[in-house]
Amino acid sequence: MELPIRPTFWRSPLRGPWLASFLGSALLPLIAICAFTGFLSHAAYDPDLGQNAVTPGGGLGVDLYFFDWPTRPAWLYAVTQGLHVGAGLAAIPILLAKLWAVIPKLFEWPALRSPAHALERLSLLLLVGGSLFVFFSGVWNIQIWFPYGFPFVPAHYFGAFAFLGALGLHLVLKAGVVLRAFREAGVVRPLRDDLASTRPEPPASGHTTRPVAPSDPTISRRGLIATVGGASFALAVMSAGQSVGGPLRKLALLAPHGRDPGSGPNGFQVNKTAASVEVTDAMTGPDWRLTVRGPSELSLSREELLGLPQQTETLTIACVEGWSTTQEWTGVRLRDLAVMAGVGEPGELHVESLQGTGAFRQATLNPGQAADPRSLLALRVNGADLSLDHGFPARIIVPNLPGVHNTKWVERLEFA
Ligand SMILES: Nc1nc2c(c(=O)[nH]1)N[C@H]1C(S)=C(S)[C@@H](COP(=O)(O)O)O[C@H]1N2
Ligand SMILES: [Mo]
Repeated sequence: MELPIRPTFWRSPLRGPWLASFLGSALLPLIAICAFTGFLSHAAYDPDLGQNAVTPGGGLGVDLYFFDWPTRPAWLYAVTQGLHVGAGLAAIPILLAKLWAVIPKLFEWPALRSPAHALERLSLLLLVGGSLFVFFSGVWNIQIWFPYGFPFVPAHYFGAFAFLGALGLHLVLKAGVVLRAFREAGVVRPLRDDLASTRPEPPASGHTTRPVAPSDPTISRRGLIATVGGASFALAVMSAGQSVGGPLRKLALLAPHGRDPGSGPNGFQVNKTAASVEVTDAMTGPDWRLTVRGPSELSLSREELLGLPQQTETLTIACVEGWSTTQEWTGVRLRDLAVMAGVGEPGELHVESLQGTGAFRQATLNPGQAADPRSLLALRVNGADLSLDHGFPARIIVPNLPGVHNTKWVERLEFA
């Protein structure tokens, strides 16, 4: 039996520096979008505030942002996070094709030829492992499936640093190969060949991806690229459906967890149901009271809250998982509650849910978020009382806030 460490084992005539360069170049813009929007999302969590930190100490100790996450434009996080998840999903078929194109490299033998060769191989291990880890941990997360025993956010965050570092080194090492492949074969010229005229790439010294004993082609290069591109495009459309909504939402097969949110005023996406975090009707019944703390402390029933001036705003919930939904919310301005608690200009606002178990039971808003006149403690949505799943008796709704910080089943507000 032939072993994969023998160069004659790998026979596809499609493999070679051009194919690797073309797929790698297609992948780069998608990775750039994921990286940029990923670090923006980290900033949007405002990890410096209260218990918001998703990684111990905020990040790597050095957080890559220097600003408070704004409340304008209200749709910004829906767009950046929709792009993050969409570009990440679209990258997966291209990533797999790229790995297929260079797989003979993984089986190079002898495995370590020189210190430089050893270093290159170590960086490839980080690159391949890192890329597979960040992309697939992202997919598992949007499926709310956690097969591994560590928390997703720090793992995805630190994994991204390892992956991007290895990628930077890879780009430096491979820039020459890419330029030469495109100069010699043309950037898109190999896509003109049909199956009959598909030939192996010309031999290039030092390249282990081009087969030494190529077999006959069974698909043309453009056939391969069209298949991979088609899969990538289909994933992008499916993921766009969960942000754009309307009939497109039906296409979002990978996303809103296949759950039907029902119809009526409360008929929109639910992330965590009340039942899943053990919030019951009894906990949110007539005995429920909201505590508001500032220089003075208040305790308010839902009736009393409904008796205060009500404000209606059309605002978006944008989940880190990429889906978003825009609804019409009615409730009391956080700013008005601050004044009632004796706070002039709101500083940070710490919010706690009555939810006893699970994550996301508290969040801290920055001063701009607490002071924005559109920021609400919502009591109603689309003209009806909030349903229990959407946070009855009261929930936070703040423009451009990551969905996860829009705390449901609020029982305590503390103005700093
Ligand atoms: N108390 C509490 N609030 C919460 C959550 C939660 O699990 N518990 N989930 C958050 C997340 S991740 C999102 S995206 C939004 C979703 O709001 P919705 O279920 O009303 O659509 O609620 C947020 N508020
Ligand atoms: Mo979320």
